[in-house]
Amino acid sequence: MASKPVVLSGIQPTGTLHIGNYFGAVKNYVALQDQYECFYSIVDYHAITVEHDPQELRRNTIAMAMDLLACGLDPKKCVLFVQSQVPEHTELAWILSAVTSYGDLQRMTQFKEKGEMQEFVSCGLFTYPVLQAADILIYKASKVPVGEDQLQHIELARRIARRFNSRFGEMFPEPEALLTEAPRVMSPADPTRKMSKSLGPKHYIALTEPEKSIREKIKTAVTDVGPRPEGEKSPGVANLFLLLKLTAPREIYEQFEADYAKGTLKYEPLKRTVAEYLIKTLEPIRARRAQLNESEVREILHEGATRARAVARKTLEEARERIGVGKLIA
Ligand code: AQP
Repeated sequence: MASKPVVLSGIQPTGTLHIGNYFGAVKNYVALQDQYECFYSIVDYHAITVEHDPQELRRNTIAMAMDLLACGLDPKKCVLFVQSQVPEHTELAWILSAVTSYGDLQRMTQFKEKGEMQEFVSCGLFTYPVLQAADILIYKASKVPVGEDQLQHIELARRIARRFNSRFGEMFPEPEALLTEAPRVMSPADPTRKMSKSLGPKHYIALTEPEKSIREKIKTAVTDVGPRPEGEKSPGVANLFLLLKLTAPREIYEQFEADYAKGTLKYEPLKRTVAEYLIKTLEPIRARRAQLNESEVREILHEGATRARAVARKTLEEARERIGVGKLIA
């Protein structure tokens, strides 16, 4: 029997999960577990490419595992692990850096954006997409569930795989990005920018955010940003409609769309309804999160790393052989 296609995705332990991460990527992680062989990695080595606090990173790594399990990842159906526990990723990244174009890395918009926010721009931030390619290719993954902001990195991973294959023989599949129906959730405070933690707390809604704060952020969400072409929603209104579509029953969503089309839409009831259904959607996640036990989560991660490592080791051995740095003694 043919084995199932492999899925890999990584998420940085840089703090709490927000609804952009959830609707843009993690919801897909959960859905894919039933059909594919899934590897989900908490990518702590990516998180050290900008200034960080070691204690906080340690705490955030476990907290991220808890958030993901609360969202519905099931360790019986997927492999959940911490990237640094599978050091083969970093060795493969070095090998892949030899088939990565410097010019390609210079074109990465995330590097430019994140680099501008840093006082000290690390070399790791620049080569980050090579490690990301290794994260994917070490499992020979063909599908990568991500948000839209990651498409350029996935395209680069495809180019890296292609260059390796053409120089050393077919070995890696070219991975394909999988998007959800919400590939880019915007910031409520500035809907022209993607929801993101690094912009500050006004710009994201955490999965575990208190109800009062969710209501406040939705209530104060920016709606009008000057004149728009006829029939086109402003980015803030479009974002509220997206959240409504993701969380509310279809007839409620359609009613608001109809009001918008007639020109009778009022923002106050729209915002109130969005907040209501968002809170309802997050409620079971919050409840599962509260049930989780930290030492069980550590066990799950340990077990996950053991399973991931068995696969990663084989791929790394094969790559070493192909490039001519194999065993010295047969
Ligand atoms: N706003 C978003 N809409 C849809 N998807 C999103 N993702 C991130 N933001 C949005 C997707 O979530 C996954 C995990 O992303 P990450 O680990 O790279 O987290 P992040 O991008 O670091 O999250 P933040 O909040 O945006 O952090 P900062 O501000 O530190 O960069 C990815 O699949 C990503 O596409």
